[in-house]
Amino acid sequence: MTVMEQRDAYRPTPPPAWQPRTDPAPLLPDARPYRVLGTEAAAKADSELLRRLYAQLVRGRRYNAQATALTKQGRLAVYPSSTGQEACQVAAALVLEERDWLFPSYRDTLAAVARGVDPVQALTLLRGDWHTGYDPYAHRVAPLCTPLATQLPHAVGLAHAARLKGDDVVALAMVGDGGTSEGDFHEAMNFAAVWQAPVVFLVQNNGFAISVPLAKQTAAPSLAHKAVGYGMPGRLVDGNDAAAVHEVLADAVAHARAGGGPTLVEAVTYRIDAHTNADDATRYRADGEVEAWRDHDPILLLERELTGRGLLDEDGIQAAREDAETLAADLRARMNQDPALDPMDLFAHVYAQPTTQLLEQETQLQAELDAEAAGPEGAVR
Ligand SMILES: Cc1ncc(C[n+]2csc(CCOP(=O)(O)OP(=O)(O)O)c2C)c(N)n1
Ligand SMILES: [Mg+2]
Repeated sequence: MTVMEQRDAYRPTPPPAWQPRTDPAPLLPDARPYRVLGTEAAAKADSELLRRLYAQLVRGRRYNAQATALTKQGRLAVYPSSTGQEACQVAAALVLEERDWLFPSYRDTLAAVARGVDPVQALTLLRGDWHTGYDPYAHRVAPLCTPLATQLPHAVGLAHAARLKGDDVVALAMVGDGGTSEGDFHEAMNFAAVWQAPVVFLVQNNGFAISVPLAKQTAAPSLAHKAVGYGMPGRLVDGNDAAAVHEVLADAVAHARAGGGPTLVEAVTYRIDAHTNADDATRYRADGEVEAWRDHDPILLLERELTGRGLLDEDGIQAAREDAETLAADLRARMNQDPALDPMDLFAHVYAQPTTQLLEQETQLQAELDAEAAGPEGAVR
């Protein structure tokens, strides 16, 4: 018997999205990105939450700088920095309950760290030692995903499965503006909306997919508008306004948890650094553009709000910086130790049932390693 044939297997049946929608208006995003900081809405924001967000933003900025420095010292192979995007990273991590799942892309190390993943283990993929240096189940953070948008169907599958089992779990999946042009994005959005899966899609629109600007990526009025075609709400938010991103994501998570189905959130932000340390961004964008975004920096915006309302003073700023320095010092010290690696680990955790080719390669590598260990006499010819 298939799951579909089981009595009461689906809650609720049939999925609500099967009813035709006649009015797309409630699904449409605002014309301009939603903002909280510096507006009247800020007075209603929870000041404790704002302080937590601030401390995490400062830590996040320092983490990005330290990880980038480690690439220059040869301790990290590659680092896609999220400098300038910390508000999205931190809000995504803080908005979830422990039982929820986060599905990050390669740029979202910081979100994983803010959710509790060990800062060194979060970098293992980018050092090249292991595909995932942390246990995804420990903090409910899926592996950082390098193939664009492939984390999205995974998130939908997990969320849909949780719903079938009756588990109260929401999945939040992160993707870039470029990732929205992928087939996997379409498939995930469509499946999630049809089945009303408890998923939140967070698109960090940082202006570029490596050197491709948004104008060459899409002809849509905004990326949030794409939601309407699938039958889910689209929300447009200022991605550098940590309070706004948190609020919009919290609404979307609550909506999903209550059985309302998925939401697509587009956070408009900017990638201050190059695509990775291996990229030279000066070849495709002007310095003036980067400088203009520095005036709309996520830390600056929140710091201005908090100090203006007397919720943060010089001592508080200093304490946040010292905490960030401690994080960076620990990261430096541990990343400067050579990792103990076993080449045979290459074959571990690839398939539950290894393929014949993989078994052959495993035997071959083991023979080569044995021969090397045996010295010149034992060399394989
Ligand atoms: C399926 C796939 N195609 C191409 C690539 C190569 N690639 C890596 S990052 C990237 C740009 C992605 O841009 P975006 O989705 O905007 O994310 P960002 O890097 O800006 O965070 C591309 C094309 C890839 N990793 N996976
Ligand atoms: Mg991008």
